[in-house]
Amino acid sequence: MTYIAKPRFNHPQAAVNALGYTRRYYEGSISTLCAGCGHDSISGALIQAFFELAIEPHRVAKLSGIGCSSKTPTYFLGSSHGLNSVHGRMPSVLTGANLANRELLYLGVSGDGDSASIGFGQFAHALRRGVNMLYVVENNGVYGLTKGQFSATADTGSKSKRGAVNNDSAIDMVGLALQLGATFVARSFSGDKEQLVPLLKAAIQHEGAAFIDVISPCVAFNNHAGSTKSYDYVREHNEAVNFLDFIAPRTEIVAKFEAGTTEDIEQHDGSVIRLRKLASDYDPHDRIAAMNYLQARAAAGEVVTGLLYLDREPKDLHAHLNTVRVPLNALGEKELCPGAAALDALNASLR
Ligand SMILES: Cc1ncc(C[n+]2csc(CCOP(=O)(O)OP(=O)(O)O)c2C)c(N)n1
Ligand code: SF4
Ligand SMILES: [Mg+2]
Repeated sequence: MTYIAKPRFNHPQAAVNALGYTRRYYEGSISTLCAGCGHDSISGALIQAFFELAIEPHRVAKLSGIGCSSKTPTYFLGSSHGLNSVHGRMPSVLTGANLANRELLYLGVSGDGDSASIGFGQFAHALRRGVNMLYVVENNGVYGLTKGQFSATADTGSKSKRGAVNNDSAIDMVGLALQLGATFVARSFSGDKEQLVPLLKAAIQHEGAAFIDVISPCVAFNNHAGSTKSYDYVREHNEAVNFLDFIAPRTEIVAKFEAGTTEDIEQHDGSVIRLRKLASDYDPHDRIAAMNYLQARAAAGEVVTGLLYLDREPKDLHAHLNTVRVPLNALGEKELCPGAAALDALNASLR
């Protein structure tokens, strides 16, 4: 369906941003994801964030790995630079692009399988090096694209669609991001755009390694008997689902919270995510306190969301390496090849 062009018609009174662009200008191709997939909501939130920030799409480079989540850059910012790389390798491709040209805004989109399994090392090194980027993990606890195997973020004791129990320990992406030195760390939920859009906007504008773990339900493989959103239940109540099979036209999970409260949200498989909004006295500038808080709340079965940590004076990889400001493709032959004397001097300095 990505080959189907979206209608170009714009309502004459559609809102425009500071650049005079409508929201449509920030959209991409028509999504091929399952109806109701949380990943589509995240795409919508990213569109909203870039629209509201009035960023020229050609200033953005979107990179991803492999997975349903990694497909999503096709569905937003259709005029931006983009590369759908290899499974788990988005971080190193993004790092290389960033080193070659620091003038673009880098957006890495990945999945829990892409980043917490095959790309685990890549994820870790991009964050510890302080690559200036927004790294979004669309976290559904399964390998959606390969039909719903447990991913490494699946909680101990959680059940697969077929009722198998996951006995492995879960990898907590935000806990790792904090430990690895990311300078902006947040967690959100795809059904809560009111929370997610401002977090995305802040992270896009952050000049360092920004990481957001977005809990994003998989409607196709996060179901089980007894859920009011399971296949069986919907088949009994909705003919259209029989026709569409597993791409059931479900609505997004929408959640609203008061600051400092918790709320249980039933996922499509009937399991419950307990979300906790940050209390108003939470200090997002204390990395160690944030790590302790997250661990304690996780042990109590809660998923903490919001801005978890912010370094107000971040340094990025270019600052660490003292690189040139000019994009490499704008350097002349003289700078790129300074001659034998410069090479001799460099070699001598390393002896
Ligand atoms: C090297 C390699 N190994 C395995 C695969 C098969 N594969 C494709 S996507 C995927 C997992 C995707 O899971 P996730 O990143 O969580 O994305 P989701 O589909 O859940 O959004 C796997 C194992 C692959 N494409 N390449
Ligand atoms: S399989 Fe799951 S993750 Fe993939 S598009 Fe469908 S609902 Fe989304
Ligand atoms: Mg996944």
